[in-house]
Amino acid sequence: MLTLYDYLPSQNAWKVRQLLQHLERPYRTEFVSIFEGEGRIEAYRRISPTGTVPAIRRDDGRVLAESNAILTYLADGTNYLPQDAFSRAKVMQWLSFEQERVESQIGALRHWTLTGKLTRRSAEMIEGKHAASLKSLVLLDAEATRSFIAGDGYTIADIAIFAYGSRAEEAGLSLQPYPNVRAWIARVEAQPGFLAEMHPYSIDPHSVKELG
Ligand SMILES: N[C@@H](CCC(=O)N[C@@H](CS)C(=O)NCC(=O)O)C(=O)O
Repeated sequence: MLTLYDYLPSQNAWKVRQLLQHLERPYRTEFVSIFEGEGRIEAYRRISPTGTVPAIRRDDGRVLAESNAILTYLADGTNYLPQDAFSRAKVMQWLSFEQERVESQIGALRHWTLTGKLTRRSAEMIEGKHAASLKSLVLLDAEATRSFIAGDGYTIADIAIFAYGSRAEEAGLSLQPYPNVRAWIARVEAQPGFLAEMHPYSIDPHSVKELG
């Protein structure tokens, strides 16, 4: 059975949990306490070179890290990832957008906000993340006039962007100015098998620590 290396408050890991739920694919979980340094131990680095979650292990022992790589692998041959080369590349386009402009901007600001780290960051750093996050939301709002991010169908691009995009308000970024983003969020939430369960950082007393 597939193993998911997980940390419950991780929205990167939520992406994988969400897809596995859509696919109704059974899996077992191994928790990695990232703020206690479990991601840094050598044995885990052999699974995830950057020490991050999520990662997966197949029955044959092969391992894979990076949320969007995992989504791409698991979605292959399903409706969540188109087969034709162009549509597939469109999904990849939005997965790249997600990593550069959603996860590392909105996601990072949300992490700092929810774990009390804003006070340990310079005003310049916070302002940089804030400005980049707003730019991403403006871009998303212009794109979210379609049914789904990569086209007419719901794909792993929606799952990936939803993970942190839908949580922007937890980073202090109001979604009120972005009606198309809000309507897209509602369309994603209406998908059969939507995984509403997300976990706050507050369940982990160690999340106030800096990542090593
Ligand atoms: N680009 C990676 C980012 C993964 C990531 O940063 N995961 C966080 C949890 S949301 C983590 O494990 N952080 C631990 C660390 O950076 O050491 C992905 O999409 O999987």
